[in-house]
Amino acid sequence: MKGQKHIQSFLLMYVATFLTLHTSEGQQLTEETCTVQLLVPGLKGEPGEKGPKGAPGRPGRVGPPGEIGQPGLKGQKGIMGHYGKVGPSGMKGTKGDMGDPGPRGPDGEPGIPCECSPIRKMIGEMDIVVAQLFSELKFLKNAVAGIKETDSKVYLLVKEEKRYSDAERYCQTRGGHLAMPKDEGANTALAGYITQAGLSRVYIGIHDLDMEGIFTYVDRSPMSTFSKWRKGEPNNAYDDEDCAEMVASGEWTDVACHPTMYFVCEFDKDPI
Ligand SMILES: [Ca+2]
Ligand SMILES: [Ca+2]
Repeated sequence: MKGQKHIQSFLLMYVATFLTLHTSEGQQLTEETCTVQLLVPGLKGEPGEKGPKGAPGRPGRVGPPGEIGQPGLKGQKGIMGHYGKVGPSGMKGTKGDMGDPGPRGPDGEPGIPCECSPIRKMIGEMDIVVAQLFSELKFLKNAVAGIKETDSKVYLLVKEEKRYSDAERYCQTRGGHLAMPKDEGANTALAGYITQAGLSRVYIGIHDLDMEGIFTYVDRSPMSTFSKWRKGEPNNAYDDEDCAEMVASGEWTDVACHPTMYFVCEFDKDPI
């Protein structure tokens, strides 16, 4: 049916075109009429016999989900499952209330009365001893660092600047005196000591504090035959030179007693 309608439409359109052309061109209309046939559909025929059964069609689309059914009957209780893993520790709880005080204990033994004053005194004395030990330790360090000795004496160069009297006291405290060179050998040993230490002068144990112009050793022993005064010394300059120093060359000079300078102590080798 569809193809037949199509053919009819085609023919009608063809005839219409032909008539339009030959209305404007009269001579050609006659010639062309002989070659064109007009086809007109006939009457509708009788319906044919029923055909055989066709092949099964393609499956249709999936329909929409159905409505939720009624709940089923409850099943029987299952057996117990395995234990689960141990869970994390819980938070610490709040502190509980304080308990009631316990009964009073028995009285203790009487204590010893405090004697604080003697203890304080003892501590003070210990502090003094510690200070003395510290000083001795320093002295020993100096001694180990550089001590000189002759056959009969031990000399110690003390690199602490002190006045003459303080220097002599320092030596006496340790069982000696400021150095008293009484012969050429001792004087040379001392001079070498001073030079080796890179010093230019030190106090030695010679003075005229007791009588101006009369020099003695600090142990009050008199100066006999040996002396090593530098030329022009002692000169008691400014009337204020009652002590003595040794310079690096080994010569002596009388100087004032109050300036501070290094000094040399001497100790007998076998005092006992
Ligand atoms: Ca003098
Ligand atoms: Ca002088």
